[in-house]
Amino acid sequence: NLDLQSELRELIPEYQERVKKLKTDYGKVELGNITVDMVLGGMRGMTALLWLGSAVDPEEGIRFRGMTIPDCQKLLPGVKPGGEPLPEAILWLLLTGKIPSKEQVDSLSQELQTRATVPDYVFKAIDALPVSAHPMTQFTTGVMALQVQSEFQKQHQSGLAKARYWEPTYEDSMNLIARLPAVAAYVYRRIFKDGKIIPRDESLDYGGNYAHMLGFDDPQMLEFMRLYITIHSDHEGGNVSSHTAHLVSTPLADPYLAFAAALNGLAGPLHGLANQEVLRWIRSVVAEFGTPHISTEELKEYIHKTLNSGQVVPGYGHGVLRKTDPRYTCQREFALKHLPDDPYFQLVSKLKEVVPPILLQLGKVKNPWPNVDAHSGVLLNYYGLTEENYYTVLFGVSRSIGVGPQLIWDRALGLPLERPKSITLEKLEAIC
Ligand code: CMX
Repeated sequence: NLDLQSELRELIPEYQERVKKLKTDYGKVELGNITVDMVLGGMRGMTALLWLGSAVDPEEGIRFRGMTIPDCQKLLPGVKPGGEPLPEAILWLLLTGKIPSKEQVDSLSQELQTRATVPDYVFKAIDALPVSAHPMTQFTTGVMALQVQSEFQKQHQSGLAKARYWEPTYEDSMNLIARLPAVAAYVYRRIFKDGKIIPRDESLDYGGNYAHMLGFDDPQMLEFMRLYITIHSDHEGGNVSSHTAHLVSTPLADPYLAFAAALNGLAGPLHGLANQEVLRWIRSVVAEFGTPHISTEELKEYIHKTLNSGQVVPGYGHGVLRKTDPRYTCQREFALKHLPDDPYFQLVSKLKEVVPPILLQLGKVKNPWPNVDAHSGVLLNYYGLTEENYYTVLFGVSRSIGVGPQLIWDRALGLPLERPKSITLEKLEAIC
């Protein structure tokens, strides 16, 4: 099939059968015990969600439908053979579990282009906010305005049968993914440039077009954007943004509503906003010493200063990972290939040596290693995207490619309303 929806339609009955079998034959199989630590500790380690697209192993990191990042770089089609994977390819993989051919990816590129037109009132809704509003606030406002065109909401109101819920969810998810770059680029141009929209280039792919609409046309930046979107798309189901999208969609809130909620969680400094915080922190180090060439002793001193003032070192640590994030590693490899002499990249490399031992000394940090956000900023900065307050918007656009497919599967598999049980402090004490 060249058409993604036809491909999916063929897969759905098989997946429905698999889930039905699990429910009827294995419903009482235990996946682990729930402890007091889990309830008080943000549900860490509690396996409680079904998520099809990807899984994070504490030691190894992300696998997208079983594929590591190097596998994706090797096997997913790029613009040219050997190029970075196209975001359309990871979207196809996440939704179907199959590696797409170049023809399938090109056809999906076309499909997204035909869906990409953004109604004018979306830009007007953003214009109603002061230019000083945070880029994530402006972006999410745009997403809420896109919701006006929700097919799911419309069809549900006209009495859509449950078995067909996934169809308008597919429409909404694909339209959302297709329209986000134009909305996100508008936010960037409005806040940091002349406010004029750069029209999309029909000859470009999804990631290339997003870079182009932001105002960047360096082929290397376009390649970085493709890789960036691919590695930020999905990180299993329990992270704040993905989990939020799933949760909010379960009472049948449409994909726009669910995704706007996800973005609001992504905008938290311990989650997606960390990429902004990292570059801000790096700039503050450089400002303190007047140069990016900083000695190890000086760096140590600055890290201690950050920790002593009660702040975290942004870009380090993780809720699941216990090793260096492979999303960090692949960005490092990209930098080694294309910008080895950049002083900010060299500073980031030095931090990887200096930060972990200090965090380990604290005795409480479970993972002292760098995560995805420790690296992305210096690459974007190198290519001229220097406005760090914008970085989380890039993460947001990318996350739609992981969340969209899961929302479609949520409806295809008829997953129910999410409603875990809470407990009072008194009850918890009584049980203990
Ligand atoms: N700097 C300082 N202290 C840190 C730390 C860091 N980078 N990472 C963890 N800690 C501290 C925690 O604040 C916590 O302290 P308290 O017990 O005093 O509250 C303690 O170590 C234990 O935390 P943990 O179990 O190791 O980590 P969590 O699973 O609770 O939190 C995370 C994970 C990412 C929120 C945390 O490591 C952090 O704040 N990192 C910095 C922010 C960051 O980079 N976030 C981005 C994550 C990736 C993403 O979602 O984009």
